[in-house]
Amino acid sequence: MTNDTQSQKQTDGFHLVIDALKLNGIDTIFALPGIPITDLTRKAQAEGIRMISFRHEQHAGNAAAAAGFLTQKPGICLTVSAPGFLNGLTALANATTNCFPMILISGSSEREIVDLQQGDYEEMDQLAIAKPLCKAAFRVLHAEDIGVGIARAIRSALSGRPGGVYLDLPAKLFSQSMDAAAGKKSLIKVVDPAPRQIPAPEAVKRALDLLKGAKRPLIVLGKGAAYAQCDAEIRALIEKTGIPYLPMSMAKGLLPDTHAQSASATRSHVLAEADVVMLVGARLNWLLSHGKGKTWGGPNADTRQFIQIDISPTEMDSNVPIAAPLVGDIGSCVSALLEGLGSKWAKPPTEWTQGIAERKDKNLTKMAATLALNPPTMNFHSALNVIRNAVKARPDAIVVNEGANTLDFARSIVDMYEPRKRLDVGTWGIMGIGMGFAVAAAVVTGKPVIAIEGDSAFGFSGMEVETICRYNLPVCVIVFNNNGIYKGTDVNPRGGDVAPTVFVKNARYEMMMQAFGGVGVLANTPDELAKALDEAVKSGKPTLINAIIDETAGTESGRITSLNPQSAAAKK
Ligand code: ADP
Ligand code: TPW
Ligand code: MG
Repeated sequence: MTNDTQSQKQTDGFHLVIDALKLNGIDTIFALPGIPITDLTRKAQAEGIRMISFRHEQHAGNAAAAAGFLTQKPGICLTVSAPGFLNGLTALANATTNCFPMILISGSSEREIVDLQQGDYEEMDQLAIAKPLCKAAFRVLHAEDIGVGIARAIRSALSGRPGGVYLDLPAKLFSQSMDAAAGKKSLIKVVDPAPRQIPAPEAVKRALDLLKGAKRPLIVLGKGAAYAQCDAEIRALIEKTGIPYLPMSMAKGLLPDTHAQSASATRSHVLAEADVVMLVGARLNWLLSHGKGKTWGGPNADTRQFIQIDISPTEMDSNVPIAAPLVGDIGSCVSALLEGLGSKWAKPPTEWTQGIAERKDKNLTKMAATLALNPPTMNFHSALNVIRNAVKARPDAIVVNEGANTLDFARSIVDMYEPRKRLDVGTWGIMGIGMGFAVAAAVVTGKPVIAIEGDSAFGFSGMEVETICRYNLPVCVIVFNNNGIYKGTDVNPRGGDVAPTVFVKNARYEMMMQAFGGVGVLANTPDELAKALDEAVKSGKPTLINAIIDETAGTESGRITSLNPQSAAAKK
């Protein structure tokens, strides 16, 4: 080819979007085709991007969010305009709430018609609607700006506190053409999209001084610590200081849950008794009772001091005063602390650590006895004991978990051994993440996925079992079938319709997986569950196990019963 013909070569919006994503290392897109992005999904696949096509955009969005959390690359969700965009928006908002990096890319209708509200096909001012629900939102109107648009989206999703970004691509953009060489030049490869943020030396010293003076120190690890991928440094900090630690749900496995310093089995004791608490990538939100009240009572309630490591400076003092804010990325902050520990660091008083160890032993012995029981109808404990053993045997498997009782019991019973192996309902306690997270976990890691699902929780994304079968993913879904939300025993006092929390009794969820060629198993006993789970993990075949759970075993809202508003009238 001569230089002349090369310069006449044209490219277009479709190809520039694909080239810009590829240039930035994006190798997978979670999507649902339709006008105006059908050809984008086809062309991206033809160009070697893995295209995972879903049955509902919310699950594609959840998959993108989980992929972002697992890989530190923004997960990409691609949807059509208005309704498709709105379906993806819940996932975008949830990703932002959880600090997971993702980009929701939606096609949109004719700007001129949308802005004059003249009634276009799928008309909606998507950019305006997305803005308050995500970290940043951009629209690209000209092909030559695609490179900048995608670069801005990537930087916004990854830098500082990670989060969701919306990118609006109007239909007309895709067919705009431009000179191929100029197009290539317009693309940007983002350099250092999540720059390290080194903490100030005086902030490091302040934190160390506080920690040094503590009689009852505690470290709380949050999902920010899991996201940060500085596992060795975090482990070194815990082990060198000898301080007991509590992992938040998705930080489980950063150190194995069986670690001697884990205080999970005596959580309420350490929260109430600690005098200095260091938060590492964990917010003092409702999941930590806002750092105050009964949970944080005890003898140090008025004098307790907090150290908080977070990349977001405005997180400090959001609920209680933070005596030693350590603002920076967790890797840099933890490394700086490690350096400052020196060789003469004194471990916490044995009075504190010994007391924790004794309580822990007692509680673990009690738990082991409960797990060993084998009631005639499976309950949460006897079923979860099976999964606990399976995860112990396959610590590389990824656990996805949602539901109420199914979530709360699984979180405390199923030990995790490796970082970033537990994905769950997160900061909102949202139902519906199950199959999207499971698909992403399988696609980006290739590891076996065990999705522990309440029967209600499963219903939110159940149709994606077809997606799991279509891509032949190593996902084993275990539905904890207790005939309803929390329990299956509610009755309508007036007769007629069933109670609002109750489902069809003895539903055959396993047949949903069979319908698409996967393996479906009905399990009434721990042995049946163990056998089916073992086969699923070994074979890697898409499997759904319908685990029949005693419908009386659960409690209202699991462990957060107290958050239910009480009727004032009922009390009279
Ligand atoms: P959990 O629910 O596990 O307690 P949260 O979602 O409440 O965790 O908190 C995660 C925190 O981690 C957020 O405040 C976020 O700003 C912070 N974070 C995320 N990534 C990093 C990072 N690389 N370095 C420092 N802080 C981070
Ligand atoms: C998007 C409210 C919290 S937990 C739950 C619902 C509906 C289901 C609990 O039943 P499940 O678990 O899954 O069968 P179990 O073991 O207790 O029986 N809509 C959204 N998010 C939330 N959190 C709800 C509703 C809810
Ligand atoms: Mg249920």
